Amino acid sequence: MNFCIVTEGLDTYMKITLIQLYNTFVQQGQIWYAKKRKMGYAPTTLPSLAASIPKELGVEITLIDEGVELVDVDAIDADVVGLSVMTPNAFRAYEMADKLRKRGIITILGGFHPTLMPDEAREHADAIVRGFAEVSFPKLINDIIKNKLQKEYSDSCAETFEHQMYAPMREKLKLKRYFLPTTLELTRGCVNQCSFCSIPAFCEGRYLKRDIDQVIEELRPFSRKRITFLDSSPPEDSGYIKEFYRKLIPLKLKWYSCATMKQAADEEWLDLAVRSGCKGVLIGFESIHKESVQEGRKLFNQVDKYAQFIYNLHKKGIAVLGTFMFGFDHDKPDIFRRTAEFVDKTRMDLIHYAIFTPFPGTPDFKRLEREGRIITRNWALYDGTHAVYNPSGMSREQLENGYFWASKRSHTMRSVFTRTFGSAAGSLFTLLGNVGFRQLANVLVPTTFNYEEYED
Ligand code: B12
Ligand code: SF4
Repeated sequence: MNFCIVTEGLDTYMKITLIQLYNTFVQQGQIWYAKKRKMGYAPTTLPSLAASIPKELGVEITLIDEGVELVDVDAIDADVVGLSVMTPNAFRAYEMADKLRKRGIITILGGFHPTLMPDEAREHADAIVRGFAEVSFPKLINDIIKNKLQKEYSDSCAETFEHQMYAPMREKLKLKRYFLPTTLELTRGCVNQCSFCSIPAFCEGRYLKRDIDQVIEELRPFSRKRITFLDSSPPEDSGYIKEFYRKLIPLKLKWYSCATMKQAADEEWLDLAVRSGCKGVLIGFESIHKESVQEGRKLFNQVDKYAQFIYNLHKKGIAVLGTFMFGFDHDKPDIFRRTAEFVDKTRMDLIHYAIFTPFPGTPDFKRLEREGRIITRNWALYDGTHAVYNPSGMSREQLENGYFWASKRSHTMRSVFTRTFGSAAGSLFTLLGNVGFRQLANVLVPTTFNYEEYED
């Protein structure tokens, strides 16, 4: 492949477009974009990649987040395109990559899916990048300039985070399209090994923590603003996270992040979280059924302590976004109603359900494949709204319909008001969040689904 670099004086001039694909709204038509849709929070994937490109190369960078804008592949004017690919977007990414390459545009695929399924991704790319890319992406760009592009790049997970000293280039996103435009990472990876999760495989079981003072400096300009931490499990090292919270207090931020049931018994964690500005946590409860949680190897999730933990967080003004999956082998058809009732009873502020999905590279994918239960490798269906395997406690149809019902049921106005006004942490912010999640449920649940029929 010939790459044409325009040389202006000493500067090498190259145009790079980085794209984050997002299937959900595209599948449902384009009405959302026409309404100038907004997303909850800004992604850090593209801004982090952009920041890793050495400034001295004088590269012109464009970022496109499909969550808030349409991607017109034919209109892309770039020398190099990088596509960030999660499993549900893989086929669309391959299609786009094939088109772009036909036009002579160097096309790079990176992210979770190319990392975990490199053989198929390689077929559609000039190069793939596996794992984190703060070290390998600048190397790749330099290789393009030298006309020595390799077929595959990969960072060691640890190496990357040590080098990630620059703040994400957030200003390259359409920041007005996000309710929470300031997002960042404190840690990467996870110490746990939940059998359904892609992160341990992607990060090779590592858990990396950024230098606290460096993060505080990055946050200082955002003093008194709302911040979202995108880490999967930031409080895994309790000494580290408490030191971070202590240093965060003077910045007077309002922040949102993930927490786990491990924090349920840690009063010092709760106290410091509140004092440093915590306003909401996302907790992966996964199931209200003890056996299902154990099946997912999330052994620290003690189901009998969920309600008390939620109550304790609410009392301190911290809202809870609970996430649950349906379709574990131990789940029976009553799981949907029981979960929706639990959510209302505990006044969970925000709620997101998904159908259990065995993502490639996870222990669950391997197990279900061994058992001959994976029914499709159509990755577009691996989006948490389709049953892509044969569940054991119900039929696939029951699983999908039960998920649709629960998504609708927990976003009826009755449920939204019960939860928002009944929660000690309820606020206009969580009410608006519910409006967003209700709209999302309306997009995800097919219009052919008859809620009333299942309500009986
Ligand atoms: C924020 C987030 C989102 C956001 C924004 C997505 C985004 N990245 O822009 C939203 C809410 C939109 C989202 C949606 C979904 N998400 Co999500 N999300 C995350 C989360 C929590 C953080 C991602 C992040 O920003 N990380 C920080 C950045 C810097 O890291 P990164 O994205 O990995 O990018 C680095 C490398 O991967 C690499 N890289 C990535 N892309 C590219 C591209 C190129 C060209 C190159 C060179 C390198 C490269 O370089 C980057 C810098 O090092 C991750 C979990 C996690 N902690 O990683 C899940 C995660 C990525 N999501 C996941 C899933 C499953 C989903 C959903 C399907 C969930 C659902 N059921 O609805 C949807 C998919 C949307 C769709 N239908 O298309 C899975 C992906 C699994 C997989 N095999 O693909 C993850 C890993 C969660 C998990 N535990 O399983 N998600
Ligand atoms: S589900 Fe959460 S706790 Fe479990 S491995 Fe994934 S990131 Fe870690």
